[in-house]
Amino acid sequence: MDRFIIVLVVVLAVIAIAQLLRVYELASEIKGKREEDISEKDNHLNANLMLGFMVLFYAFFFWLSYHYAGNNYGRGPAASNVAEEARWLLNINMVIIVLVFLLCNSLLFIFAWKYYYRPDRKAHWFPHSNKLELIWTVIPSMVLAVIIILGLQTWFNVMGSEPNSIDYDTPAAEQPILVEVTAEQFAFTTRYAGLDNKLGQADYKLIGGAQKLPNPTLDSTGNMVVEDSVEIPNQVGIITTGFIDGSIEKFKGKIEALEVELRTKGDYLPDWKVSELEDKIIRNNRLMRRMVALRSEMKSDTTNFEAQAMNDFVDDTRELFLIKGRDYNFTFKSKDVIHSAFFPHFDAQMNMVPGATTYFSFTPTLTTEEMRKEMNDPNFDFVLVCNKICGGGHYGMKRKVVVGTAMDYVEWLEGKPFVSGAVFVDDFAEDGFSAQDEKLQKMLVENGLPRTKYKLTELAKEWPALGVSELEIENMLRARHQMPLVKAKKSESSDKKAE
Ligand SMILES: [Cu+2]
Repeated sequence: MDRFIIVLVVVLAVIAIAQLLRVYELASEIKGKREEDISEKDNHLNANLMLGFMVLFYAFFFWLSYHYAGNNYGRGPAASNVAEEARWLLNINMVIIVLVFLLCNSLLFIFAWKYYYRPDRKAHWFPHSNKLELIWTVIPSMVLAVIIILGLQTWFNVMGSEPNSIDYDTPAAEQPILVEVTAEQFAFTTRYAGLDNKLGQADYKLIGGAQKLPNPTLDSTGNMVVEDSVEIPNQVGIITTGFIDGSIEKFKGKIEALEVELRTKGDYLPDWKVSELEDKIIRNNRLMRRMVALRSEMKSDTTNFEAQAMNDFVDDTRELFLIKGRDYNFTFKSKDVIHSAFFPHFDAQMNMVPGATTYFSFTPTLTTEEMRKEMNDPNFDFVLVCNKICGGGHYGMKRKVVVGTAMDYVEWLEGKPFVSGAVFVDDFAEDGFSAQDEKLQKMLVENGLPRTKYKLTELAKEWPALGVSELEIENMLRARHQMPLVKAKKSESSDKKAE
């Protein structure tokens, strides 16, 4: 009923307006005026309205800019070196654009106001001017050239260094840290380059496999026994002999199962099903042969990809940890469709393309804590989001990014397993690093096996790229367990530095 009344009111209003216009026209006709006659008064009114519109238009424009672009479109202060540069660049562009916008629109409206039609005035005939053409070609070109040159400088800062082009001769603590981000529907998996700051090689064919690693312990008599093995999944296709062996096993199993199916049911199955099974066997055989070839390549590998890969660590938790003030070289990959890694607060974004590797670098300049203060929001967190509509769960790819100090990172690393299965443990915790562990780790090294446990304090030496000292880690752990801080060692460590 309500709707009917609304429609009725609208229809009646339209009819009423039409009738009013008709009355106005008739009245004009009676006065002896023709419909197309426009008085000087009308023109003057329209000219003034033009000027009024300009003022309102500008007021609205500045209000919108203030309201929506304030606080960097809600992203807060620049949290990376790239963001600082990009925003400076954006501001320069905006200044130029707004100046031109004001100039052009002012001319447009002021001309309409000033030169409204008057019957006694004739327009000036002005067909062409080379001088004017030159001015409005050369000046914008020069401005454009400046914008492009400045933009290219920033672009090369972001994209200039390929992720693996690190100069390993520079002090480790000054080298960029390598992080690989792999996207899939619908998650990001990150891989950190680990102790040597070198990412091991990867091959998509190994994704989804696993490697079995021995899990050695000491028995009561102090002998090393390998009771069972730990299985480490391969989420991003890292190449190690263990993963290749796991993959070969997987293919062997698949082929065997297919052959059994073909042998036992082959007589009863339709022809198309039989040839499908045969195709599958051929395909799996081919993939397995590639794995075997890769395995033999690994044997003759002189760059030691295996060692580079074993100390990487893969993290599929919902957190990405970055150290404030350190350069990061990111590598991006995708397992399925095109995704896009977008760090809104760092002003960094890169497409993640299946079959290709993309990259960029940036340096976080504010920690999460500092940003929370700046934003006046105690719950603020940096994020990494996917910025390509990649499917139904696209929104769910969002990941928290934490920026902290190198020491925060050390704490965060505790218990995270490396590709080799090794974990870092709190030296002073009860279940941390016992005398038993000490002995076992020594035996492992003697037998050429990968270690399974490291003390957190060993990080300082094992992972020079972190740029933290053993004393700092030890003091952090002592503070955690409320043990007195060590001061005696300080002189010793500074002596070392002096050397
Ligand atoms: Cu995505």
